[in-house]
Amino acid sequence: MERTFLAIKPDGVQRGLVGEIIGRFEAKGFKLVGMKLMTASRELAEQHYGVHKERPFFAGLVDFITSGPIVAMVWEGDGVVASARKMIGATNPLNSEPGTIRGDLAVNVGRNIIHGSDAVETAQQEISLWFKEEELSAWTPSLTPWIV
Ligand code: 3AN
Repeated sequence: MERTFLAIKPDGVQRGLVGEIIGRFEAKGFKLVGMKLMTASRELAEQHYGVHKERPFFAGLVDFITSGPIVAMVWEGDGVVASARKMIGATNPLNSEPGTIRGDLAVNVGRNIIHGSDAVETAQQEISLWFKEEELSAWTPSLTPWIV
């Protein structure tokens, strides 16, 4: 089953948007298989954003992403990588469609509240960068009624 790596960035956590963001992926029908609140080290952030290391915004991006706790998550489901990207919206929130997370909740490209892997292969790399195998739960929704 396809998996993606999503991270609610420090601005999303500080603005109290964790529940709102997680709720969108649950409501869509994707399955949460890993989640932790953590403050990323510079080393981890630099590896994660390695493709951007020559870009002028790289240092500021690493400063920002390591500035406070983020919610690192792994979500599972059919087509979850591309679908999560659609739900997140364009990188610059001013270009993100209303109805997307960034389109509804963000304004600034440097404070765009959530990261989502851009391809299946990138997702696999990011999941193994951020999570140990034993931190992921391959659970099946129970068919047993919760109230008996
Ligand atoms: P996305 O997060 O939509 O995949 P990327 O991978 O192009 O976008 O960029 C990674 C992160 O770098 C973005 N989420 C954003 O926080 C930051 N970023 C991208 N472009 C800029 C920019 N022009 N100025 C400041 N930060 C940027």
